[in-house]
Amino acid sequence: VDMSVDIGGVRLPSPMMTASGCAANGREIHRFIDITALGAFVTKSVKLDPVSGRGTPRMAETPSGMLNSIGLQGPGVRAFVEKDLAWLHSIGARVIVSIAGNTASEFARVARTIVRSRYASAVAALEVNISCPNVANRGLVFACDPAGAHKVLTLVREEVPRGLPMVAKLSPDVTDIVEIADVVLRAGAHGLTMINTTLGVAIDTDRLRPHLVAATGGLSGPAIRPTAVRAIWQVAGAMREGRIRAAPIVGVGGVRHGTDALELVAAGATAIQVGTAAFNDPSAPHRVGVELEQLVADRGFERLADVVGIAHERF
Ligand code: RRO
Repeated sequence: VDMSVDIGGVRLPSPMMTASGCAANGREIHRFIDITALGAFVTKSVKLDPVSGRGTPRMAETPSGMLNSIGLQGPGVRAFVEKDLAWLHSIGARVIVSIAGNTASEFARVARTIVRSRYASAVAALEVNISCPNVANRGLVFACDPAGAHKVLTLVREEVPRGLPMVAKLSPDVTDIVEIADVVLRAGAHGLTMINTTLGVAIDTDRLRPHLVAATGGLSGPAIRPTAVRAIWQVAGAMREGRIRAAPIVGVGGVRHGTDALELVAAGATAIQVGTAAFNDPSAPHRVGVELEQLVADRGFERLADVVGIAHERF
């Protein structure tokens, strides 16, 4: 089966990626799996300056999935480039760098630092994370604000050279995800990643207090898969009907098995990220790819691309 995918003109040999934040910057998971064999390794979102993140505990397991309020913890873009991107470049990984910022111009400065770095040849795309749920007062969730989302993508686009795709990561916690998709595509995004985590709270019934110091956190794992499939379905549907410009969708949300990935592909995803599942099973991003290829072959297809969005077809 031809499993290769095209994201904004960049050809990847496999549709499988890590999900941002779930495999840090690659060193730990690379002890278990060869991350150079993935379609791409997606980094933890990086900001301009170092961030210590939210207070701990900032991760909680619930019967419905994992809740996190990491708060964009990270070393800042300069240290990221010199330590993490340098290492990813040295092993020959295809990297999608996830970028974040407090303001649109901060996003742009992070993008500029990466694309002008001496390791830029390792970067296959930028994933513009406008949907982190763990920002103080929720005022900076650009993905929930069409004007803010447009400005971030417009300023980042001015920094990215021709041939380097820019993919916007969207939140499920919006009234109309098709509207946000439309806005970021108009601003020049080459693709969309759907979805980020959905905001939740879990209460410790012994202490009768929230599990997380921040109280709210982003829910991930199998519980949000129908939400991801819904978001992909709505946006892919709008693309198929010509209501918004067509662009590749990177599907993410509760994928543990090949059948889960196939569900997202049939709804309209071109590529697949595996996040929470990799905490228990570091081989999950690889394994799901092998399972997906078998399922596609079993159904008589020769190319994964022929299955993308197939569930929308009339029967
Ligand atoms: O760091 C985080 O708290 C975080 C981010 Br940036 C994000 O995009 N999604 C998430 O669930 N957590």
